[in-house]
Amino acid sequence: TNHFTQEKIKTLDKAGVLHRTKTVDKGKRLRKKHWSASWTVLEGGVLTFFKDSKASAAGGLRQPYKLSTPEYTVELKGASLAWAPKDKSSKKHVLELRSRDGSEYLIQHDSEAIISTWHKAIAQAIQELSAD
Ligand code: I3S
Repeated sequence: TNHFTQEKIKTLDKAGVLHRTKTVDKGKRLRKKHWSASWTVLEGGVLTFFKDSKASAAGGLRQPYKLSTPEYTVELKGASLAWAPKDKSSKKHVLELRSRDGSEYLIQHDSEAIISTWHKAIAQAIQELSAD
């Protein structure tokens, strides 16, 4: 790891509310999708989906979000990200994230601009981590 990369991935890259659902848990496909709006934080090579979007969103980008309960924590090292194929969801602008442990998540926002910035930020984090 070079110092520059370490410094870069330490910073909070991005936070906001996204729709997400887990579809595969460590290789096991889940029977049902449960979409929910979730406060989502990309920081230090980890993507964290919190349980309650309202409570955690109230904390903004500062300390308090760390006090709320993460529902899913996704290590981005070795993960892959792509636009989800149409058969994965009828929703528009859906990203599919696969973690190295074989879990899969769908991530969605109605705004193409917003989902595109998440796409770039997550893809960049994955790429930076692959250099380690
Ligand atoms: O893969 P599916 O079954 O089309 O996913 C839909 C279901 O999870 C559905 O829940 P109910 O079966 O309780 O209605 C959700 O409401 C839908 O949003 C899911 O489909 P989309 O295409 O929105 O991912």
